[in-house]
Amino acid sequence: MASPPHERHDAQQRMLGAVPGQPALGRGPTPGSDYSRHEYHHPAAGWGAARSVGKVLERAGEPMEGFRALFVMNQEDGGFDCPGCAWPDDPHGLHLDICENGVKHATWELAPANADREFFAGHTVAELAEWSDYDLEAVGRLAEPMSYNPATDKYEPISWDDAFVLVGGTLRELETPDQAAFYTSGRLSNEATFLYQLWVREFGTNNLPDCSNMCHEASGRALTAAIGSGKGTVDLHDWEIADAIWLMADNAATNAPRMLTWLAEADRRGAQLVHINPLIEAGSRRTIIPHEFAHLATFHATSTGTMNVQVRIGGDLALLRGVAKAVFEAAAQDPDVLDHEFIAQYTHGVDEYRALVEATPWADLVRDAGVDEAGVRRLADSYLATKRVIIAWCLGLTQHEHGVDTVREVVNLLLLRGNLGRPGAGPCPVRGHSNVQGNRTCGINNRPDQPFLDRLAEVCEIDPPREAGLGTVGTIEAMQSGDVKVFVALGGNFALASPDLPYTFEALRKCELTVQVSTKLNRSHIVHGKRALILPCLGRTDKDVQAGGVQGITVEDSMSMVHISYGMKDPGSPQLRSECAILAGLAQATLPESRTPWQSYADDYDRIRDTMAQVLPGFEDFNTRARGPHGFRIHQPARERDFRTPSGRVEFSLASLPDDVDPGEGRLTLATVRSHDQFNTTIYSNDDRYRGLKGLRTVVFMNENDLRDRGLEEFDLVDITSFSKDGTKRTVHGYRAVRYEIPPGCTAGYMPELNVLCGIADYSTQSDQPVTKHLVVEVTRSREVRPID
Ligand SMILES: Nc1nc2c(c(=O)[nH]1)N[C@H]1C(S)=C(S)[C@@H](COP(=O)(O)OP(=O)(O)OC[C@H]3O[C@@H](n4cnc5c(=O)[nH]c(N)nc54)[C@H](O)[C@@H]3O)O[C@H]1N2
Ligand SMILES: Nc1nc2c(c(=O)[nH]1)N[C@H]1C(S)=C(S)[C@@H](COP(=O)(O)OP(=O)(O)OC[C@H]3O[C@@H](n4cnc5c(=O)[nH]c(N)nc54)[C@H](O)[C@@H]3O)O[C@H]1N2
Ligand SMILES: [Mo]
Repeated sequence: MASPPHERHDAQQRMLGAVPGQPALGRGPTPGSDYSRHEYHHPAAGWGAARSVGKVLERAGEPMEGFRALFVMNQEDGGFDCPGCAWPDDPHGLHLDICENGVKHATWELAPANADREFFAGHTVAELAEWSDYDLEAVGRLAEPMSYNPATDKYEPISWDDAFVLVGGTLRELETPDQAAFYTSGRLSNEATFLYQLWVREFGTNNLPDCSNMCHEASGRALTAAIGSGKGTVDLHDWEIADAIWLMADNAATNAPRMLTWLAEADRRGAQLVHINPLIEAGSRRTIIPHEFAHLATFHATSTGTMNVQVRIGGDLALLRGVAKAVFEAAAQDPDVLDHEFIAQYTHGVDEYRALVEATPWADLVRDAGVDEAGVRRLADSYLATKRVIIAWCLGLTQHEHGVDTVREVVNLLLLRGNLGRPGAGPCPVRGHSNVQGNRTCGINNRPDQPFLDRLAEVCEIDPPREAGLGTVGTIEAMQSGDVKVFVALGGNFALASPDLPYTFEALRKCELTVQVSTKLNRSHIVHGKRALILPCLGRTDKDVQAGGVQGITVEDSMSMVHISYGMKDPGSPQLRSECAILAGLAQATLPESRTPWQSYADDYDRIRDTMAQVLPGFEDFNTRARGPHGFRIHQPARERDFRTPSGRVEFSLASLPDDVDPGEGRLTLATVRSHDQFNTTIYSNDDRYRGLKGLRTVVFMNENDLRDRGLEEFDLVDITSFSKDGTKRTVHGYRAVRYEIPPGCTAGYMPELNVLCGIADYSTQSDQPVTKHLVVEVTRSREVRPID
């Protein structure tokens, strides 16, 4: 429900934390005064999870659909792939492989199509701008194509054909195709992805920014440089037989809850589970295995952690190098500690790496890591005591200036003991969106490689542009400077997921045309160009029927498994179109001379897959293999120790230690994270159950000493000022300080609210990723708190 009008006054500004002296508003439901925090002592995924699922289903108003959805989600024989995270399905097919948050994401999509013409006729965009992001999405699914009318400040219905003509005509009028940018969020199917990039490249640009530019770009670049391919090398079978699993920088209980099953089972067989994180997250202690509902009744919890290492924010590279130093020291006593055969046969640069590690003093490593020498050595002892080690990681490693260097240090450490390309061992990036890895595989990349473009040119008979296009940050800058005039987004919520919100908002508003292909109303529809379209599409759960019959789409999970997914719900409005159908319409209107069989592709996705099979390595016989039980695994050469780097070997890297330990006098380092009740910019509630926080999102988690130094008590109102690389400052007013077990000097708070603090210049020079886990801030008591009317 939308909040009453009197509470919405200035809400837009207060959501940006831009009103001094007033509590900021989060992007969830309008907060009340009943916020609280307590220590969470229960296992992850227990009764709290069950209750939370119940509430979501109740609110969705379609409980039966919700329950039915559970039973077909992630099953091998039909059903749809969970639209939540990218954790792989259980290959044994034994479990009803679902989790609390997967249920939330699927149910969210099952909402009725209430964002229809009546709804839009009743509200100006200026009015909707005052609604919280929660309220915008709570309207329901989008029902029909809408076009913005500046005269009325309202979205009005437009036919699909007119919408296509508007986009096609506007694109063709541009001086160059590079004046348009085409964003992707990681929920797109492989088939839609492939059509999207084909349209964009046939049109003539590589301006394909995507959510990966803000997510795992650093992992892709690091792994490509080190092992010759941008993906991890392990699969779930490896998880089943590893002696040690290190989980770095990932809040698994919230963001990949099905992983808990695998952690718990690893614990049962005695594997070492190491959690490296400035926060001790819920999944690092105990869990009730998400699918074992019987355990709910008996409160049977399983351990999911043997060691927690509370690293400083940004201290991972130093920590890993400290472990490497201890390994080399041990090797001086016992040469067998190193896997000499592997190192000699498959790697390049070990002598230089050893020299660098030996030359780095313990004092520097300890200071940078924020973990004492004994702690680093304990971790090293564990590493030396285990034969098969997987190191998995997520955003706490990538969203830093040194993200690429840190991921390469993960590989360095694995190499020393041959933990790569053999069973039970290897690097394992934990991806975010359910198909973000597939999107990259199928061509969404603003820096495409030349062999891919060569095959695309040959098979699809187009002449794709060869020079790199704009990523996310580059696109925002180009919209600001007027170099990009048309912005198209296939999914996602670019306006809110991006850094420097006011600057990004301004950039979007300068565009001649913004086009959003979406399932639900969000901020990116409210912050729009001079002309704007909302094109509503089918989601993963919706039944997709085209001229050629019922269609399935494919997705690729974190471990390179590709499988087919079928929606099961009748679309909530007859006006919804599939992403493939929308893309075919847009492409035909943009490229009237095109010889690409757009309509034929949209009629039957088997035809898209047949073309993809010719363009994409590893996709041979795609149609047959995708339909097999559990689909197929894309060949990953590095898994077989076939390293496609220029030297043909895995490359050790020789990064210097980051020089970001000291943020400056009185300053702190801030990491932005997700709460348990959100999926990126979609907020389900103001609670963060596992962190014990209820009713509030506008918070900053601080160490007790840092609170005391500032004379702050829990829940005091504070202003947070960030210091950008380019010397500019940004402030959010009216947040609340929350005491938390986090290393001194480190703080955390929620995205997307705190995206205001990430300046446009605050991106990594290694990956172009916004450094949203490493903002330099000052926290001060809010001045002059006025009561709200
Ligand atoms: N329910 C739910 N599931 C999701 C999402 C969601 O929003 N909700 N989002 C999806 C997406 S797109 C993604 S990319 C993933 C994100 O999954 P995560 O990477 O788990 O997401 P974040 O909440 O950003 O949390 C990052 C973790 O890194 C830790 N961290 C922060 N800084 C550092 C550091 O310097 N070093 C170390 N070692 N750790 C650090 C934080 O304490 C936190 O535990 O989840 C996916 N799954
Ligand atoms: N400060 C900070 N900023 C961050 C991050 C962070 O950790 N800190 N994380 C970054 C990361 S990892 C990511 S991945 C990005 C996320 O950025 P995005 O992927 O752009 O954002 P989402 O919130 O996932 O997008 C939600 C919207 O997607 C649309 N949608 C949902 N399902 C579908 C579908 O099936 N098809 C279509 N066409 N649309 C659909 C709905 O309209 C919904 O409102 O945010 C990044 N921003
Ligand atoms: Mo992500």
